[in-house]
Formats: sequence, C-alpha cells, structure tokens
Amino acid sequence: MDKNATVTVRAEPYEYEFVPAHCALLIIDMQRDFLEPGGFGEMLGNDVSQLRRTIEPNKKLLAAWRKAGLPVIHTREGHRPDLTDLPPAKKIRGRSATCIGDAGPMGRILVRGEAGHDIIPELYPLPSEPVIDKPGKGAFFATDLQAILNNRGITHLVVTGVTTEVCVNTTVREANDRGYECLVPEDCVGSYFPQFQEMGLKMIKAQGGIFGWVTNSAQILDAINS
Ligand code: TIU
Repeated sequence: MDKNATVTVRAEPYEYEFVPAHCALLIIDMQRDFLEPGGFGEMLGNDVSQLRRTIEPNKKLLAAWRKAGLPVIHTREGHRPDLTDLPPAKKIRGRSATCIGDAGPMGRILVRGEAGHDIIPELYPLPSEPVIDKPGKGAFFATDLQAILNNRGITHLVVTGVTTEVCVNTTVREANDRGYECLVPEDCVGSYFPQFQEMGLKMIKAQGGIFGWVTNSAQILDAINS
C-alpha cells in the first residue's frame, strides 16, 4: 500500500477518503473495567458482552494498521491517584454506593495505575503508540491529543472503542469541531444499550455526515489491502 495515495472506503452517508500517512486509528477506552467480566462496568449491572463483541474486529483493524505502519493512538478514561483532576460533580453523579476512586473489583475505580484502568490485553498498546490519559469523556478535553495529531500531520481519524454514545460520540464531536474527518466502524464500537448503539451511529452520519462517517471494519480492511 502506498501510504501517500488516497484510499476510498465505502461508508455512509457517502464514501470516505483518506491518505493513510495522515490517518490515525484512535482506540477509545478499551479498558478492563469497562469490558471484563467482574469489572466495574459489570458491577454496575451492565451487560459487558455488548462491548466484548468489539474486541475481535478491533484486533483485526489494529493488526492491519500496525502492519501498514500507520499511526495508532489509544485512550484511557481515568484520574490521578489523588483525584485532584476529578470534578466533584463527576464523583457524586449517580448516587452509587461505590464511586470513582473507591476500591473496586480490579483496584481503585478509574484511577491511573490500577489494573482495571488499563487497556485489555487483546489490544495492549505497543511502546511506540501514544496512550492518552483523559479525565473526561472526550479525548481532546484536558489532554495533549491535539498537539500529537498536529505534530504528526494527522487530519483523519478512524475512531473505535467504547462506549458508542458516551466517549466515542463525545470524541468524534470534539474532533469534528477541530476540523478532523472521522470514520467510525460500527462493529468496532460498542454500547451497553443496543438502542444507544443504533442511535449513536445514526447521529454521526445523519444530515450529510454532520459529525462524520460510519462503515464497518471489513470495508476499511478491503480499502487498505486493495
Ligand atoms: N469510555 C466511556 O464511554 N466511559 C463511560 O463512562 N461510558 C459509559 O457508557 N458509562
């Protein structure tokens, strides 16, 4: 594959074009506490199988990106161990008996350095792949993601991960307002709620691609392998 030649992917609302050298795979929050049985997500009563179905397609896409030598960036949602970057509103939201910073099934919940906060082994970052630790839902808020994208000349983002309507949608909206062209493969993003999965994707591609494009991983693999 010529990294500087335009690639076209079949997508909705219409085809998505990108130059591979300028397109990063941005994998959002594939963390153990959101995805693993026995983690924080499941402890809250969520069905983690809705998220786990994204692991295999993400593995394939990540392998293809790595093989092609294209940029990969990972994110994790979480906070400093002293919780100084945790807004009090976020801490108390939900009135749950167990909240961010408390002891959970895999260490302190959403605290950096704890086992549950880390990325699942199936998609573990290589040392050369930046990991963005973000305190919010969007990957641009209070992080150096935009500086990294600018420094690497990245203009296009393939955004995957969890959850579709929360951190993926927030990141796509933040990226869109900053001028990035986002493509979301539907099999590589997941929600605990099937109706939010469907609507979260529709919201991205509606109105002529108001926030970006939607496709599936097979279409992207086809495009970069052809
Ligand atoms: N990464 C991410 O989406 N964080 C969340 O808290 N998601 C929920 O859906 N709760």
